[in-house]
Amino acid sequence: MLKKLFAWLILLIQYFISKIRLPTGPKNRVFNHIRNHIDNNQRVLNVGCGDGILSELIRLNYSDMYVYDADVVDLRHNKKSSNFHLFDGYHLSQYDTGYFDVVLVIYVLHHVKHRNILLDEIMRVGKTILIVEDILHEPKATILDHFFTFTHRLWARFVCKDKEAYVEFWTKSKWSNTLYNYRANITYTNIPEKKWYHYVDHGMFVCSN
Ligand SMILES: *[C@@H]1O[C@H](CO)[C@@H](O)[C@H](O)[C@H]1NC(C)=O
Ligand SMILES: CC(=O)N[C@H]1CO[C@H](CO)[C@@H](O)[C@@H]1O
Repeated sequence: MLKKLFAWLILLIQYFISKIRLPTGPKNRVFNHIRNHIDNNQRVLNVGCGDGILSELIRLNYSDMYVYDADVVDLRHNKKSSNFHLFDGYHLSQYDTGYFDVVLVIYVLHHVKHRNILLDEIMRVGKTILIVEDILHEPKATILDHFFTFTHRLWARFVCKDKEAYVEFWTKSKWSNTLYNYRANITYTNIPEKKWYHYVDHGMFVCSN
C-alpha cells in the first residue's frame, strides 16, 4: 500500500518536473552562458555530456569547433556523432595535458564521489574549465537545501533506478576553495532559474590561468 502510494508520488513529481524543465529549455539557458567563453577553432570537451544536446547546440552554432563528448553511459539521442567515448567517470588518460581549450562540466560533479580525482584530470587536460552546478546557500546549507539533496537521492535511486548514484551539493565557498587549488582566476556567475522548484542557486565557475 505504502509502496504503491510512493510510486504514485514519484510519478506525480516526474510529471510536474517534465512540465517545468523541458519546455523552458535549460540547455539553451546554459548554452547562452557558456557561449561567451567559447569560440571557433577551439577544442572543447564536454565531460558527462548526458543526452548530448548541449554539444549539439555548440556544433550547430559554431562551424569550426571540435567538440568531444565523454560520459559513463551513452545517453545521446544522436548516437552517430564521432568524438564520443565512454570513460570510467574519473580518468581521461587518452588526452594529453592541455589538449582542450575549454572543458565543460555541466551539472555533473554533484554526482561524483571522489571529486578531486576527476577535477585533477579535468584541470590537467583543459586550459579553461567551465563548471555549472546547483549551489547550496551560505554559510551552511539550509533545511530546504538538505531536502533538495534528499529528493535528488530519492530521484536517482527510485526514478533513475541507480542504487549506486551519488549525490552531494556544495556551497559556493566550498567550490571556490577547491577550485583555487587548480587555477588562479576563478569567476562565479549566477544563472537565474525558476526558483520555486530550483530553490538552490545555479552558478557557473570559470577557472582560468
Ligand atoms: C579572469 O577570468 C575572467 C573570466 O574568464 C576574465 O574576464 C578576466 O579577465 C580574468 N582576469 C584576469 C586577471 O586574468
Ligand atoms: C544564439 C544562437 O545563435 N542560437 C542558434 C544556435 O543554433 C540553433 C540551430 O541552428 C539556432 O536555432 C539558434 O538560434
